[in-house]
Amino acid sequence: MRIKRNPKYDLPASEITPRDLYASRRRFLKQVGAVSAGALLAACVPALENVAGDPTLPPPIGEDALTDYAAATGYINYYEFSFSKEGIDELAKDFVTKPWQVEVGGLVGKPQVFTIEDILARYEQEERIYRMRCVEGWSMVIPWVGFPLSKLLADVEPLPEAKYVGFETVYRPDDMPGQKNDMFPWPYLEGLRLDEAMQDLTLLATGMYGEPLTPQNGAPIRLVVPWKYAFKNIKSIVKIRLVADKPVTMWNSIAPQEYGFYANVNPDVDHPRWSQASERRIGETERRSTLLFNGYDEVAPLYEGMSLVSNY
Ligand SMILES: Nc1nc2c(c(=O)[nH]1)N[C@H]1C(S)=C(S)[C@@H](COP(=O)(O)O)O[C@H]1N2
Ligand SMILES: [Mo]
Repeated sequence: MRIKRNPKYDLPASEITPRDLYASRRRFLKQVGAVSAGALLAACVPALENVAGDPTLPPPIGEDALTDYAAATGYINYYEFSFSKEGIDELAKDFVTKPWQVEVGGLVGKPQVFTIEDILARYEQEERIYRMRCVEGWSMVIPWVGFPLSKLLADVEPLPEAKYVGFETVYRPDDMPGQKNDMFPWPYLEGLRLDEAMQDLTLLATGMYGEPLTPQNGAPIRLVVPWKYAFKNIKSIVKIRLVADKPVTMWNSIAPQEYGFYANVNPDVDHPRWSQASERRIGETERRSTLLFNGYDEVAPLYEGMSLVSNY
């Protein structure tokens, strides 16, 4: 197995890319399996030379600079641990993510239980640099490592009746203090329409910045759907179920008027308590305009003929 670089999904990297990115990539590659030095160099060097300022390569555009590693692993939403964004790295540092299983079932021909090792061995891990927009009005740019969810779904053979996919986070209240707060209907649940789940942008991520996911970022496996508000990016998944009807999702069940099932990033549909027209990119001072579908226009056909206002 190797991490593949897919130029189609590379946002321009920048000067603020962590300096140890190349070293950390090597470490992760070693962990997930052997890779030849040649493949590694071919996969990783151009962007890093660019970061280092090689004059023969185009300069970084800077528009979508990678978020600083410390911010991406330190400024966190993970309510199972805490409602505060800071200090979750510390609270989660001993959270055990090995052994880990993901049960995939429901309306499928071949239900399967995957260990995380099965997943890493079976699905080629690739790097994709995506924008991430939180419904609260801030955003980041993260180099994920993962693979398209569509590959795993194809392997379990969805039945024709399957129309949606539901996801569930692990439930371990003794290890996740936030799950003792019964104001929330734990476990955290999320869902997608099957065609959204099959869209090539939709990833199951196992790493970021070339390293395995940290516990606070959703180790060992989490969802990434870059055109939706990031609460859809459910962390530490243990169950994936294909179903006929729209699944119950946690934020939607708590506050349906604030957090829709679709949750597509849309500057024209405000949250009832704040505008969604602009966002604060972590690491920048000026706010920037929010883009429809977070700039991922290729997903527009999924919503043709559908109101994005009533289906918020
Ligand atoms: N299980 C679970 N998944 C979750 C959350 C959570 O609280 N619990 N928070 C969501 C929200 S609101 C955001 S913005 C992203 C944050 O991901 P990050 O902390 O890795 O940046 O995770 C999402 N996934
Ligand atoms: Mo969020």
